[in-house]
Amino acid sequence: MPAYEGDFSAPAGRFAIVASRFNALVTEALWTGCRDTFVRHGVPEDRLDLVWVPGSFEIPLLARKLAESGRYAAVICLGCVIRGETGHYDHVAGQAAAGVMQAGLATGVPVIFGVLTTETVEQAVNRAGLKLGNKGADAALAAIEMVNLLKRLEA
Ligand code: INI
Repeated sequence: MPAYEGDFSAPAGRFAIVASRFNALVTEALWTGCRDTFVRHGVPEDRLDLVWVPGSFEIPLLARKLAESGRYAAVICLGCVIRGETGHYDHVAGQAAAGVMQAGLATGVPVIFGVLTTETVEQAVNRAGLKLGNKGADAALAAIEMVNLLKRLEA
């Protein structure tokens, strides 16, 4: 039985990154991890377009517009929603996740969910370059893998 998977070789094309300014201390670290991972995998910074939005709730609209544009191999969404900081955590986190998934399904372009959803600031920081890696870096890898997987399936 044939098995298909995407590798981590540098894909052609441009990548859009939508990042939320809310909790910027964390999301800037996610962007740094994302950018460095692209560069170390052979996608130079001049093939990355970064778009800042106010909060994670605004990510899906931009993600969809960028994916629809036909200009990008994939769109990467970076945000940070911390339960301790908000009573409407469930709405922001849930709608961000649902909207990001919708953007991918509606356009056929990989739209990657690099939005941290945590209980505490410490959990968020640990996933943005401290004890538990960098979710922005993971998101870049997921984008590369998905682009290469789709290309392989289409071949
Ligand atoms: N946006 C976030 O990205 N993270 C949060 O933790 C957050 N909190 O705490 O409320 C947050 N709120 C803003 C929201 O994303 C929108 O920008 C705002 O509601 C305007 O639509």
